[in-house]
Amino acid sequence: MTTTPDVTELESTLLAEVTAADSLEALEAVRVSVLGRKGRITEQMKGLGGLEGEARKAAGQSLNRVKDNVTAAISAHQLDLEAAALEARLAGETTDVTLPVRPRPHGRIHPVSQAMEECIAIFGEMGFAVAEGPDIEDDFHNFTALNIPPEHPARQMHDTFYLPERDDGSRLVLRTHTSPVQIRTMENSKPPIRVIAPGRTYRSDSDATHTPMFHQIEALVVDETTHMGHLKGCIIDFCRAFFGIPDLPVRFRPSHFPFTEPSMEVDIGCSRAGGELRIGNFGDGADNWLEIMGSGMVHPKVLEYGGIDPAKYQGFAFGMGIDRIAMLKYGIADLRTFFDADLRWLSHYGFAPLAVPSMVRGL
Ligand code: 2NM
Repeated sequence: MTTTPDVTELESTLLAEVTAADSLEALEAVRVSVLGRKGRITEQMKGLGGLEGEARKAAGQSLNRVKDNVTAAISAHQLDLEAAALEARLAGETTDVTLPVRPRPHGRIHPVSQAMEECIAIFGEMGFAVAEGPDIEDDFHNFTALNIPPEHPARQMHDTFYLPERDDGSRLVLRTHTSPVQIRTMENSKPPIRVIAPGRTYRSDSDATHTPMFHQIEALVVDETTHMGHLKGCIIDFCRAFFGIPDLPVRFRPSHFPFTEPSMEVDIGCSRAGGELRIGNFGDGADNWLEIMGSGMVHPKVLEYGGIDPAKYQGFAFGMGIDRIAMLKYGIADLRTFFDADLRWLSHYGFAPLAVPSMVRGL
């Protein structure tokens, strides 16, 4: 017959072991040695089989109480050890929030992109939509539909980049202006039309004032009663908004383009006093002028090519080089530096991303 275990002594021994465990690993070892399959309480439980009746019941109850108390002590001590471990980890991982931030390089907006966004914002406010088209165009959209027939000198003047001949003998081109986008807009929509076409254009020309790839923005308005007054008002408003000069003198000079009739070149007033070019009205009668764009009433044949009835509708159009107006506005002397991809140049002439109107600043 097995003797009744001295549970009081067992309990105080086990509780002392639990308290002495100074790490989670040590505590786990104690738990296994007490409650595991071969643990001391487990072994005592097995021993109950040798007792009879009331003795077995009483011993079982005391053992269960010891088991509950030790289990509770292990859980409580485990929480203490875990809290201490977390404290130690946090103490070792403190962050000095007073340290200066590490410099992080960030990009700048290229002046061409900046000027393009400003143009789009100004025309957008006037009610223009942005239209886009392919950089690689067919002869019809780049030339024929713009009233530039084969053998027309403008085809040579444009210094066109031609792609290799196709099976049918035709050759695609890199668009020499964004006007083909206007033709595609006329083909695909009905008046009233109010679009601008900003984008890359290509001509085989390279010197101090020409790069083989450059940027244009063109505008097209077509409606039943569109007239020269609309053209002039629109262009004058745009020039004054873009250069930020409310009394900027704007002059229209007769010119010639195959796609408009009549055609005008547009000049803005400037001063060249002291050899420095400054845009604006300097009270000297504005005898200094700077050409910045071409314009005109869309030629009836161009409307017809675009699928619009010239007997019912008329329109105006104008176009300008974005690179050139960006140079003028931001005082950049050499066009070619635009495309050198020199990061030092860009960090000087580029714009901070938040310098453009944005939702971030609440418009
Ligand atoms: C210019 C000057 C004058 C122009 C004409 C057209 C179209 F497709 F509607 F006929 N788009 N752009 C135009 C007119 C462009 O750039 C110097």
